Amino acid sequence: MIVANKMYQGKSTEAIHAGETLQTSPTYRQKDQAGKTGTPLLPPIYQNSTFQFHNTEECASAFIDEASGYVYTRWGNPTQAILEQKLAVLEGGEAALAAASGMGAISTALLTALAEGGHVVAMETLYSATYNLLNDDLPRFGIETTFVDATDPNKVESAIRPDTKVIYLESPTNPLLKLVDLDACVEIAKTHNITSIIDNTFATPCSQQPVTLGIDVVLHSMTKYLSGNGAVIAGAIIGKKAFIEHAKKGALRNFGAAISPFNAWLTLLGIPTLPLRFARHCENAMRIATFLEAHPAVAWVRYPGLPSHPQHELAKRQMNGFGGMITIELKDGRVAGEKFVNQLEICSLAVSLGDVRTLVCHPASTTHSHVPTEVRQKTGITDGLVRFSIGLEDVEDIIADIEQALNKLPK
Ligand code: LCS
Repeated sequence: MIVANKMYQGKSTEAIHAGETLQTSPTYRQKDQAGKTGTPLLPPIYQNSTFQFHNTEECASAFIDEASGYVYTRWGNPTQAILEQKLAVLEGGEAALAAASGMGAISTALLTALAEGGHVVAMETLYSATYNLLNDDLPRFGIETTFVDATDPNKVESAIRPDTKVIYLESPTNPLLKLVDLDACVEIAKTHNITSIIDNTFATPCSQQPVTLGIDVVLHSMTKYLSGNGAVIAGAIIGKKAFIEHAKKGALRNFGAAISPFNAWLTLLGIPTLPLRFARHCENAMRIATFLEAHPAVAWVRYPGLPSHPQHELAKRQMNGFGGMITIELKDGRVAGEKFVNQLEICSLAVSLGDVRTLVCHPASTTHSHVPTEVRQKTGITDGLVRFSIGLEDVEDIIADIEQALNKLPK
């Protein structure tokens, strides 16, 4: 198995082979009703909610020692387990947990790390549902969050209180692509004995493996790059074995954000091509960001790979590939944003990201249209802001589509 074999450590080899031991195990190779055996090359799907026991002793021992057998799919399932082993290897963590959605993973991780009265220091610009969870829902359980500009590690440290239990980060952030200095935040968290958590959805383990730098808990919306197929909603937590066990037996089981075997299996079909896809996302995004920066209708471009990104040096130091997300501001504000996305032909107007298709959204007229203008401006969601999730189409075709749409904007 790849975890134990230090000879094979390439990302693609890991993405393809890690965790896939079940198929070759002697128990799996038992004969079928016709007396035949056969070893499936792909991870099998266990599409069942419960598991049967041959007698009460076997059932009782599965309850006492869960490692001895599966009981119920909300507690665990062999297809989920293969996915979890693969995720742990990819992120360089001790263990992993697959969840029903990115938000399922985020809430499970926070409910595991926090207790009543706990305090969180969080990055001020986060994925909107994460912000809402910290700002609206957790306060009802006596958990407060102080939001800071975590691009400055001093601001993270200054916000720490005696009751701070978690430092919560995203890097790059959604949608403004701000970065956090992971080494600096690890040092702060360790000095103050606080659990550090990062949402690594935008970077993927191909670009950065925060656990290997000392971050305690890594989260993913696997809906995005990890599955890559735009077919599932799924999430993941990677961290120390004790934290993952605690999450599995507590918040995951009791709040119920378990992944379905089918979605775990679809994600398992996506991960083997992640390194290949991610390299192409990065290559296409770099070409497109450079094109956008030179276009007269564009006020500014944020892409960690561009020298104009305020944290480009940090990006070079801590990222191995700058990702597929680009955010721009159009000169003519809201009207330009709406008109631009309406003119696109290959690129799709859609939320979500990390798909093989190029997805584009204009938050001011869509996802954030209900947010008052002053509030949007304060959080950086300006009127002409357009977010691209660059896909895997031929880059010349994506550029041609963006160019024809930009050229229709008023000069
Ligand atoms: N974390 C990040 C960074 C995200 O971008 C999202 C979803 C989530 C967590 C939540 O994951 P989910 O529960 O949807 O699997 N981001 C979305 C976005 O930017 N547009 O639509 C969803």
